[in-house]
Amino acid sequence: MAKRVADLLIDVLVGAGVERIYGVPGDSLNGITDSIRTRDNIAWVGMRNEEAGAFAAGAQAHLTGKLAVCAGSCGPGNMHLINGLYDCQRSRVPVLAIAAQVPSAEIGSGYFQETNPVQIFAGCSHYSELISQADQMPRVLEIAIQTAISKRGVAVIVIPGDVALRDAVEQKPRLVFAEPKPTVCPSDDELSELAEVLNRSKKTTIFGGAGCAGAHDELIGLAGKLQAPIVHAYRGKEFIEYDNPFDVGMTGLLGFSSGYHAMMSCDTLLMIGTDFPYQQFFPKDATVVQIDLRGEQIGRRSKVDYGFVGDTKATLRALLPRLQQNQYEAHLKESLEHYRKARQGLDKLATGDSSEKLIHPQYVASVIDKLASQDAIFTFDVGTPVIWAARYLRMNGKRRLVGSLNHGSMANALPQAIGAQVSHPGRQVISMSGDGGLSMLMGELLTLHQHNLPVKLVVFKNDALSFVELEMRASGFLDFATNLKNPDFAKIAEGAGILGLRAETPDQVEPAIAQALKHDGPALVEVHVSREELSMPPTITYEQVKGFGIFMLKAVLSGRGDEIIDLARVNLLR
Ligand SMILES: Cc1cc2nc3c(=O)[nH]c(=O)nc-3n(C[C@H](O)[C@H](O)[C@H](O)COP(=O)(O)OP(=O)(O)OC[C@H]3O[C@@H](n4cnc5c(N)ncnc54)[C@H](O)[C@@H]3O)c2cc1C
Ligand SMILES: Cc1ncc(C[n+]2csc(CCOP(=O)(O)OP(=O)(O)O)c2C)c(N)n1
Repeated sequence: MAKRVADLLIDVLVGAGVERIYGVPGDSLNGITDSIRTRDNIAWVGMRNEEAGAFAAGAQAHLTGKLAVCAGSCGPGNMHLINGLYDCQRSRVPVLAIAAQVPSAEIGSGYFQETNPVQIFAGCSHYSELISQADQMPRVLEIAIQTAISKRGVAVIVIPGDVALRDAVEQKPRLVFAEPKPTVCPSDDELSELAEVLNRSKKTTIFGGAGCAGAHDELIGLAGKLQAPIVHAYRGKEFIEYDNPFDVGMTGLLGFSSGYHAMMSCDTLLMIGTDFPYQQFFPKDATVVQIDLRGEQIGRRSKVDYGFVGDTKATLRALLPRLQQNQYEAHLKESLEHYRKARQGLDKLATGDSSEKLIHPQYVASVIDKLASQDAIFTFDVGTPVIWAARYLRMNGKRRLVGSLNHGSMANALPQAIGAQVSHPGRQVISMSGDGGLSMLMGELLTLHQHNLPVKLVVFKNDALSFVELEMRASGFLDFATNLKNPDFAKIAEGAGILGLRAETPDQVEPAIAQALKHDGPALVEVHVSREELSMPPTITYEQVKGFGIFMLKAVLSGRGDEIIDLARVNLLR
């Protein structure tokens, strides 16, 4: 049989190292799924919602650093991809999306299920193109792949079902070469200038992010020379926090007071590989130096006095021999002492006292941390699980973290856990799910069952969209529209063919999580956590305090005294 365009498409993907495609099939994808059916070197991972497929592909790409692929059928099928693809694009992970299109002869007629995917996906991709002729394959697909890999983000090919079924014109992939890995480093003169600025400063603080991945030794060497505390942005946590005697925690609303103060009290702030988005957490008077692989990132978040384009590892390697040993230790010592106290304070909140009825979510997170394997992969929902993961999961260089941190979408944890587990079959994968987050894409529990993926879900059941409640209170609103009337998630899990467990008191937490982790298959633990756990920002501004005051006043006025007592019991008295 003659080779079809769809067959050539799959040849190109296999040649590029793609082992699977996440998606939901449909008429317009038939040529492509049929071509996969006949192969043993590429798999179709059926999902229940294409959005989850895009999140799963993104998690795989984050964990492997390699291209991952998802697909959706024409119209509604591929529109479901969009939120997950925004997440991939914002996280800068290489993902190719195949968006099938209505029959080519119908395009422009308002045909059944017709949309304009090229336009729809333009906002969440570096490349979005229609393949309307057989002889565009493989070139357009190869451009898409090259773009996703080299720009680190999303590329989309839109292909009508009939075009995929046409005879291929070309017979094989055109691009057969290893992925280029250039060394990007500032020039000699720039390195001298950078060294001079840093040698001049006594109180330097390093602020590192995800761009420090793979440069742990260099970063520690740098901090030693500069006697500089290291603060990290959230996406840098997994690469920076471990084996790090200079670690003073994270900054930001969910951060540690020590991270905040180390940045605010320095003379020189050295930003390396971070795109931390919140401007108000940057010092106003310090000299700011920024190193980033992408020139366009420099100065996005803070004023910058010296900007350098370079890869962290290559730049620090070239820089280190030019640095003198800073003899001034007080800044580092003070920052470390502050961190020790902040850490102690947070650890005190993570108690599972059996005389108390409430289960503190901090305790649940610390139990997960304690029981998880040394190379576990953690995913965590946007909502309060983001806070507990940041504060209580300890990294060690082997453990990995996947969240929706730049896009900030709910319901990310379960589908990302699917991508993590499919691509890392031997690893323990733990999803810290919100009750709101889980219910948003709950159909994916069926994906766990269908593919027998041994993901462990810990559901923080607080019967609320709790993070939003916090935000409302902090800004002086009365909470509204945040109640959740929840089902019994353990029973739902059982109904889906998954082990379902429950912890309703503090003493049940550890045994339930331990049982789930030991279970040879997917498991869900529903933990009834207290709803009113305050996650105070590192420094509380007058405006924020005022906000809390207004909340209480309004709550009393509206006759909700009980709630204030709850709030007081859990937060103020702890
Ligand atoms: C509800 C919620 C609350 C949050 N609160 C906080 C908070 O309190 N604190 C916090 O820190 N985060 C918080 N976040 C996360 C925050 O939104 C950002 O996602 C995070 O701060 C970004 O981390 P990053 O700078 O490490 O990563 P990114 O934003 O991914 O930035 C990485 C940077 O590194 C550069 N880079 C990549 N590779 C290299 C290389 N090889 N060499 C040099 N540079 C490179 C990139 O160009 C980019 O500029 C929160 C998120 C959510 C959802
Ligand atoms: C798709 C999406 N919808 C809405 C929001 C706004 N939002 C952020 S956190 C949150 C609540 C999350 O609730 P849940 O998963 O129950 O976690 P909790 O905060 O209660 O622990 C909402 C609604 C969002 N970030 N993403």
